Amino acid sequence: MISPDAFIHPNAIVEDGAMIGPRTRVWAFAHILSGAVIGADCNICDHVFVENKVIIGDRATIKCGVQVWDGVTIENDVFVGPNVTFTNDPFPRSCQRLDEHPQTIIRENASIGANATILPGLEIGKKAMVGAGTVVTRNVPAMAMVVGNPGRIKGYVDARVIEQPGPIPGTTRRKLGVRGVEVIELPEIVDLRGKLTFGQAGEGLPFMPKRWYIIYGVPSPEVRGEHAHRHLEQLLICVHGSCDVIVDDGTLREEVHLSRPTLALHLTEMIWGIQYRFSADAVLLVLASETYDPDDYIRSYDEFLELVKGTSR
Ligand code: T46
Repeated sequence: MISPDAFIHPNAIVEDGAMIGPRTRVWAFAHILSGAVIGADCNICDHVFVENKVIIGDRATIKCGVQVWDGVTIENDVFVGPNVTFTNDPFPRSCQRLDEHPQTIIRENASIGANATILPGLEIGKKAMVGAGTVVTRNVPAMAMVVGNPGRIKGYVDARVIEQPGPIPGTTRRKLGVRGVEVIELPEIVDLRGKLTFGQAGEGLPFMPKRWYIIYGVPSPEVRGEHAHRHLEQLLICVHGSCDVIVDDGTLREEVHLSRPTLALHLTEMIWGIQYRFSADAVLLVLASETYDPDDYIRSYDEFLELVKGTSR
């Protein structure tokens, strides 16, 4: 059913049965097939083709020349730039149709830049930003910025970069805006034999570790973490090379560059953490307050947001 409040350009084709929500505008030469469901306040621009098994939420913008094939779901407030190409068959052959198509889902508030190509069956997370011309070959986590071919994560939207003042004498602890996260400057003892840094209880070691692990040999485009811990506290020290860490308490996101062994990042429980931009020589030492427990991990960002909702700062 077409809402009486929708605008359908006289040169658009909306086939019987298609659902078009109130105030949605469908512009010239767009073609919407009968099974498609399109919400309210959308803008479906010229030359857009929408197949049957397609759901488009509210307030989505689909710019000119986009084809939205069977199996694609576009949630509320998504921007799809001009000539973005969706795909729904990983091995297409002429005259051979799939019975079931891989499901592609573009989560709320995500944006896809002009001319990007989205391979079949992928999820683009909430608020993610796909750069113009990117070829997306893997799922994109919430808020990630992805560019290139193949698409790689280059950053995260809304992450405030924390500037480090450089080595400071003695041990100092500096709280960040993200709840429960602090940067600890460790002492550096320099003599003719080289350098030494340390932490001890009460000074540079905020908890008694029961475990350590080391992350190294990370290929530079790769991203690690993308999870939170229910109870675990951790201290991250990049003892060689460098990497960037995103910390997120569900309200605020900050990014810390770890590039020397005299800088430690202390994460308490319920902080979403991401580690990326590893240099080829990066060695990340992590001290953990508990032994390894897979049940302590929260791996869904939506679940994390639900759990921290209403947490006081
Ligand atoms: C974190 C970031 C900074 C173990 O068996 N024991 C361990 O102590 C750890 C840490 C991992 N593992 C196994 C579990 C997985 O099969 O090692 C594999 C890779 O672990 P994961 O995918 O969790 O790695 P990262 O880099 O994504 O995350 C790790 C820590 O797990 C996590 O707690 O905060 O580093």
